This record gives sequence, structure tokens and C-alpha cells, in this order.
Amino acid sequence: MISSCSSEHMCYGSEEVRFTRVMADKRQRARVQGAWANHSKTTVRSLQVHRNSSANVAGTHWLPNEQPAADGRFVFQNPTEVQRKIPEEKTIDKEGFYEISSGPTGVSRLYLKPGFIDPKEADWMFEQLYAEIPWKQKSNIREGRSYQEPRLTAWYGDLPYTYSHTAMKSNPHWHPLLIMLKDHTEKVTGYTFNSLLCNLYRNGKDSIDWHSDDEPSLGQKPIIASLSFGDTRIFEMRKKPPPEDKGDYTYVERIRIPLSHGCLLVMEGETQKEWQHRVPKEYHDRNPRINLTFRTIYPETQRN
Ligand SMILES: O=C(O)CCC(=O)C(=O)O
Repeated sequence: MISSCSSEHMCYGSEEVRFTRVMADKRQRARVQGAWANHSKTTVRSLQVHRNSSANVAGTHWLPNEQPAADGRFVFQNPTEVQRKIPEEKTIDKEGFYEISSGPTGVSRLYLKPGFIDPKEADWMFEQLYAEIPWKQKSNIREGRSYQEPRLTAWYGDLPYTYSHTAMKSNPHWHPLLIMLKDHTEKVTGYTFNSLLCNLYRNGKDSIDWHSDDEPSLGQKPIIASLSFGDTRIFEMRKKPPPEDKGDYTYVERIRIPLSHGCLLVMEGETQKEWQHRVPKEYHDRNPRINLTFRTIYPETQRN
């Protein structure tokens, strides 16, 4: 159960729920999201953490190494391995600013505003965007192989945008509704944007995998303002692990944010350097969702 919280703070659940969620999430991810989760290793570690939860000290604890002696009694031996605790996943679903991490180079900050667009307005906007944006399926390249991105996209901006090793051509012909939404978003956030990536998730099978919006063209600390229309999808975030974990995401912090019809999410500061995000597939009926992510693309001569 998620405890109630003020809009300025994240919500935390109980230890039991956390464990159940971690296990359910591990099972779900192992089943549906493919190979990134090391299923057998993380399951075993989760069970050990649960068994020793009362001995937890400041996020880590020792797992005694119990061995049967020759006469059948169990004798205590010195611990051989530090067991680490998997951080509880947090949910952000209320309006507010959230500092999700802070490091030597600055903070990673989110701003969420459900109902940024009035629901009735958002209804006709969705219809217009769905019908009038020139949606296309992009080909990406991963590990030298080309694949079709499982969603439709459109790009607006004076400069091209390259991600996943393929470019979207510049397109200066903004739809009037997009100009209106850009102006409104700029007025409320105080930021300016010169580009827009539009995403259409046709159903629950459409998704975007873990990534950061950290292409050099987006500058040092990209500010991304994201508007959602249509069905709610879960936007998941995970912190990048420290170098000593060598790419193992088992113990990283995780956040889930349901992005609902008409909501605004802003990511800023170090968020793209420190965190990854994705919209995972969902294996139950999902209606279409449109996502508009306003950004600033810098020409090569202005990048630092
Ligand atoms: O659909 C979303 O909310 C996120 C889209 C996204 O992460 C991206 O296009 O970079």
C-alpha cells in the first residue's frame, strides 16, 4: 500500500509490499521485457534480503554462513559476502517538484502536473494529433542490426535529430496545434524549446526501451517537457549504477510515474546523465497514447 504524502514528497510503501512488488516486478520483467534482467541471480538475492530483513543496517547487512558441523549441529562461520538491499520502488503521481537524486555535478529534478491540459480540451487535441500528424515507423540500429521501433514517431524542428543511430530529417512545418501547445508549455515552465519528438503508442505492445535523452545535440543538461494524451502508460525510471557495479542495475533506485491524459512531466538538471527511462510494454488492453516531448537541439557550433 502506498502511504499518503504531500505533493512535494515521494510515496513509500511498507517492507512487505516492497518485497512483493520487487518479486512481482522481477517476474514480470523477466517474463515480458527480455534479457536485461538477470533473473535467477536477482531472485536468489531478493530472497536472502527478505530472510535477513530484521538485521538490516543502513542498507546493507551480513548474511551468516551457516554450515552443518560433523555432528549435525549448525555452527556460525564468518560472513563471506555483503548482502545489499534492493531500494524500494517509488511512485510519483501527484503534482510537484521532485529532486530524485543529487551528485557532485548537481541535482536531477522532475516536475509533474497531472491535468496540465483540461480533459475536454485534451480529448479533441488527441483526435486532431492522431489524425493529422504524419506518423511513421522509424528504423533504429542496435548492435549493428536494424529493427523497426515499436511505436510511430514524427519530428519537428529546424535541425535533424539522431537517436539509436538513425536520423530524423529536419521538419520546420509545425502543425498549428503543436505551436499552441509549445507556447503554453513554454509559458508555464519558463523554458523555451525549438524541437519536438511526437510518439504514438498504438496499443500496449508499443513501447520504448531503457535509454537517456543524452545525445550531444541536446546539450549538457537537457530539459525535456513531455505532454501525454490518451491512455495512461507507466513511465519508469532507473538510476544508472555506480562504475563499480559494472552495468548491474539490480540495486539501483527505481521510480514509476503513471502519465495520464493531459499531464505534463518535465525532466531537468542531471536527470539524463544520472537516470534512464522507458515506457514498457503492457500485456493487457491499452488504447492509443500520444506523447509530445519538447526539447532544444543545439547546432554543432553551439555545443559545449
Ligand atoms: O512516451 C514517453 O512518455 C517517453 C518517450 C521517450 O522517452 C522518448 O521518446 O525519448
